[in-house]
Amino acid sequence: MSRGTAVVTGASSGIGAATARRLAAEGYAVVAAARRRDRLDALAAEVPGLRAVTLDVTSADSIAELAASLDDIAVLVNNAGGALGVEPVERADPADWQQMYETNVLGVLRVTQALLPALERGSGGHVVVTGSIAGHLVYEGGGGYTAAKHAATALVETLRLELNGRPVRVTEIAPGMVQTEEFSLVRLRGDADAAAKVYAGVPDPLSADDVADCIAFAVTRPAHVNIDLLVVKPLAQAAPHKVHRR
Ligand code: 8X3
Repeated sequence: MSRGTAVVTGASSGIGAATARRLAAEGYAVVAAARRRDRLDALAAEVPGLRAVTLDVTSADSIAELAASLDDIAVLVNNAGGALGVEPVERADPADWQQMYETNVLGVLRVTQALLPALERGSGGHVVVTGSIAGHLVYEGGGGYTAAKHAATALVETLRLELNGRPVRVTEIAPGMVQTEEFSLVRLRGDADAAAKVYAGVPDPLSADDVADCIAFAVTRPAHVNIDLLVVKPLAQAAPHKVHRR
């Protein structure tokens, strides 16, 4: 059974790639979108029926090209984003904050605006945003990322209010510690040792598949059921800064 088309941004690795695989397994025709074409092609070779589309969520032209290639779609997973740096507010580089706002907030805004007509064309659509516990809490060294993710949460909450009465569901999935190939590596500017320390001794951080599972749950509920917010953390993490380590 085809459930319709699902577009996943940031699909070249981590939560995005896991979500693309999982939604394909759930019966969606998946459009996997990201900047890195080689990775998308590898994903397309592995997942039957998956369509790879090169997308830069900071470029209106790139997004317009994606929108023009779509008829009606059932699901949009705004997953592209990430963290950059762990400096305290006192020493943070505004350029890093700007980049995080561009991808985590304005990227969601641009892609959602462009694809809303396609989400409404069929029998109803679903906008999912990969948020974070950083959209609901703050912690030292997380200023730029928590500010961006709080803004993404505000966008999601506002969008749900504004779309009330129209057939589009709006969901935020807010994960805590997820061990992926790239999230901490990018945040720590390529320092592999520092990135490994983030997860050191933590019995079982979440995997990208765990988050994809939450996204699949939210989108496969009946059309009248809207999961507003799903916060998910590993058992070992009670709060961003309260993590049990062996
Ligand atoms: C990632 C979760 O705890 O690093 O979105 O902010 S955290």
